[in-house]
Parts: sequence; C-alpha cells; structure tokens
Amino acid sequence: MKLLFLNCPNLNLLGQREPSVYGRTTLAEIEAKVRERAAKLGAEVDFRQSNLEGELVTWIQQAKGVFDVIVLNAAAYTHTSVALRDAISATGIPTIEIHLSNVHAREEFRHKSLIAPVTTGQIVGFGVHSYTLAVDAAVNVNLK
Ligand code: CA2
Repeated sequence: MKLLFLNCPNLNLLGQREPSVYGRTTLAEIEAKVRERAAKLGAEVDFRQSNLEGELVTWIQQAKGVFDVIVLNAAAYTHTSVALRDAISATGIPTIEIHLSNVHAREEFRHKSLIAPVTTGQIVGFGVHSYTLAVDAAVNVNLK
C-alpha cells in the first residue's frame, strides 16, 4: 500500500516557532516517525510539504493510479481552499484529514473544514500522534 502525506502552508516551520501550540517536533522528525510506523505495517510513504496551493492541487491530481491513500494536513487551506477540496473529490482517492491541534477547541474560523466532506475521516488534536494514527487508519481504510 502506498501512502501520500501532504503538508500544507507553514508546516515547514514546525519545531522552530509557536512551540506552545504546535510542539517542538520538526516536520523532518514527524516524517521519521511516520516512516517507522509505516514500515512496521508494510506501507510505503511519500512525504511532502508545500506552501503553494497550486502545487498541492497538482500533486493530488497526479496521485491517481499511484497512491492508495492520501493523508492531508491542509493547514490554513483546510478553512479556505475549494481548489484542494475539488482536487480530492476529482481523484476519488480515499483521503484522511489530519491536524496536530484540536481545531474545534481553537478560534471559530478553524472549526469549519472545506475538506472534511470529501474525506474518509478526520484525526485531530493528537499532536505528532495524529500523523502516526493516520498511518494506522490509512492501512485499514478498506476495512471501514
Ligand atoms: O493543527 C494543525 O495541524 C493545523 O492544520 C495547523 C495549521 C492551522 O492553520 C490549522 O488551523 C490547524 C497551521 C500550520 C502552521 O504551522 C506553524 C508551525 C510553526 C509556527 C507557525 C506555524
């Protein structure tokens, strides 16, 4: 099983800024934990980050026929991007939405996800564990 992890704007700053909200773990360290969990479960991982909405849309489009599941931390685009939502809908690849923080316990504008209606499900609020839990969810996506 091939998993595509997509990380959206500003997640490249993890571990360097706002540790009280997002912790001290860097995105590279999260990637290592994801790879470790995926190896245990026999899954392959491609792990990417971009600050560009169009690039993310292109990666989602290109995932068709290549990846079995997309795991998406859409970051701020969660709350704004019709383009990402339409791309997910168009590919038809099962997509799991993840967030480090509990977006529902934060500002009201973070309560609304434009992505959620086209996903298989969400994992929010578990910090770095949201990513490793997503590996488990992804390899079991067809058992739902
Ligand atoms: O909790 C999450 O994973 C979020 O997707 C993080 C996004 C936020 O806009 C979403 O509402 C929830 C923000 C990612 C920005 O990451 C930073 C990391 C360090 C310093 C500044 C921003």
